[in-house]
Amino acid sequence: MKLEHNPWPTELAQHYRDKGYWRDEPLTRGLDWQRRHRPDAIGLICGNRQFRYADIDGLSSNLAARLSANGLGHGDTALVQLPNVAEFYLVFLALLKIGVAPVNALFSHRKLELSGYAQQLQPRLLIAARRHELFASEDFIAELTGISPHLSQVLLLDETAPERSLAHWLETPPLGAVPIYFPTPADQVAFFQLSGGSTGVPKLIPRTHNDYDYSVRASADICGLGPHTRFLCALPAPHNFVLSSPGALGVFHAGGCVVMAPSPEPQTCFQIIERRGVTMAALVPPAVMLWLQVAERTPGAPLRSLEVLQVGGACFAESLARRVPATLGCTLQQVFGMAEGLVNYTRLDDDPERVFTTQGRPISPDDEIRIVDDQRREVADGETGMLATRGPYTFRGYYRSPEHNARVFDAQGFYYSGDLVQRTPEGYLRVVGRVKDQINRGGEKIAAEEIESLLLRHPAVTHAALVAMDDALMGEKSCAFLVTNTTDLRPATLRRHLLDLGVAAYKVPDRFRFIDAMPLTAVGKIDKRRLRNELALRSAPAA
Ligand code: J2J
Repeated sequence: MKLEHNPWPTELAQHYRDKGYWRDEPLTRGLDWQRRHRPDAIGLICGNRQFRYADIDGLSSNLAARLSANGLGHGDTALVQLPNVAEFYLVFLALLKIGVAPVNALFSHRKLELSGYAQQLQPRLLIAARRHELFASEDFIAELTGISPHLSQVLLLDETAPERSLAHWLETPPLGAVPIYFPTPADQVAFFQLSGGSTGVPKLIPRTHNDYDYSVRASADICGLGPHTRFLCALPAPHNFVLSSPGALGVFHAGGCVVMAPSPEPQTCFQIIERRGVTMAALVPPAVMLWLQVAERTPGAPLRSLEVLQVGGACFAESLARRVPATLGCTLQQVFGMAEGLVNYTRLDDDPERVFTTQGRPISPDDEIRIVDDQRREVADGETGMLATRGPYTFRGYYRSPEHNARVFDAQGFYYSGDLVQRTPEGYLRVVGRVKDQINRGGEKIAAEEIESLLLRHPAVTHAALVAMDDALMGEKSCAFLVTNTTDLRPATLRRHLLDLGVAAYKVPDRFRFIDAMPLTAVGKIDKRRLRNELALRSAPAA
C-alpha cells in the first residue's frame, strides 16, 4: 500500500534522474555502505555509549525484524517522540528499513500536537519515552488509541516491561529469519517532516527517499564531511537542519560520527566538544549568542577541535555573525533552509564578507528560485520579494491538504515559502522578513492562527491576535493581543488555559495585552502591522 503524496511531474522526475540527483536508492543507503566497508568505525556517541556502524545497523535491524514479524510494513505509519538520544536514529533507520513512514515529533510537543499528527496519519505504531510527562502513565496512550484505532504496537524508552521496552526490542534479535530490508520504493514517502506552519492545524510534509537522500548527499559534499567529521547534534534531533543539512544523515553518509547533546546549553556542549573532539556543530542564533557570551568570559575555551559552526533557522544578526570566527575560533556557515525542501548554504571557501551578510545559495544547480512581488512578477536582483522555489528535493504538497496546497503552490509547482528575500547578483539569498503569519521564536516556529484559535476557546476571549515582538536573545517572542468580555482575566489564567488544552510550552505567548477593540484594515481584517508597530514603539528606548 502507498501513502499519498503529490509526485513531481514525469519530465522533471526524469530530469532529476538523468542528472544523477535521484538514484532510486533508499535513505538507509549510507548506513548500509558504512556497515559493509567500515563496520568498526564509531558512528554515534550518546553520553558514555558509543555505537560502531555495525552496532547501528545491527540494533536497527533487530527492531526492524521484530516489527516486521508483527506485521508492520509498507503503508503503515508511526508516531515517534524521543529526546536527543541515540535511539532516535536507531528507530528512524529501523522504520526506513521496513518501509514504515514515521513522523518524528519534537520532544517539546504535547497532547495537542501529538493528537494532531495521530489524527492525520492514523499510526499503527507509537514509539515514545516514559520520561515525557504524557507517557509517564497509560492515559494518553489510551487516548491516542481512541484517535488512531489501528494503533496496535507501543514501544517505550525507559520502560521495564520487555514486551514494551524499546531497549529490549533493539537489543534482542528475533527468533528465526524474518525478511527485512524492504524500504518503500525510492520515489515514495519515506517519512513525514514537520512544517513550521502558519495554519490552525500543523501540516505534514511527505519526503521521499530520492529527494531527501539527494539533499543529504549534496549537503555532505558542500560541507566537506568525511570520516574525520564529529558532528554535535544539540538542536532537537528531528529538526530538518540537524537531520539533513547535512546533519546526522549527512554524517552517516560520509562515515563520520554524530555526537548527541541534550540541548544547546553552552557549558554542557563545550564539555562534550572537548571530550569527543567535535569538529562541527549546528545552532540557532540565540544559542550562538549564549556560546559567544560564555566563550568571551572564559578565553581559551575548550573549542579547539571545532572547525565549522553552522547557524540557521532564524535571522542571524550580522553583528553576531562577525564575532563567530574570532571568538569561537571556527569557520561560520550560514544556513537558510526549510523542512519543505530548499536549503541554502554559504560555502566554506566563500569570502568572509559574503558569509557575514548572506544566508547562502541553494544546494542544487536545479533549485529554481523566483523572487516575486504581490502580483507574482519577478523582481530585480537586490530588491525584496517573496521566495518561490521548486527543485529536486522541494516537496510538491502537504499531506492531504488540497486547499492549503492551492494557496502555497502556483500552477508551475513553485512553493511559496512565505519568506521575504533578496538575491545578490551571484545568486546568494538574504532573508529580510516574511509574509507568513508565523512567529519565529529563536528558530522555533509558531503558527499565529493555531494559538489564536486556542485562545478563542476561552469563554471570556472575543478576539485574539498573536504577533511577533522583538527580543534581544530570541530574535522574536510572541505577544497575544486580546479583546475580552470581562475585566478580570489574567495572563496566568490564559497560560493555564493553553497548557490545559495541551499545547507545547514554547507556543504559549510570552506576553498578553488586553485592548478594547482590534484595529482593522480597510478590508476588515485584524491589522497586525499596527499591533506590531505598537509593540515596537513601546519597547523603543526613550529619545
Ligand atoms: C532567516 N530565516 C530562516 C535563516 C530558516 C536548515 C536550516 C534551517 C531549517 C529550518 C531547515 C533561516 N535566516 N538562516 O529546515 O534544513 C526560517 C524561514 C524558513 C523557515 C523554515 C534546514 N533559516 N529560516 O529552519 O522548517 O522562515 O527549517 O522558511 O523549521 O525558517 O523553518 P524550518
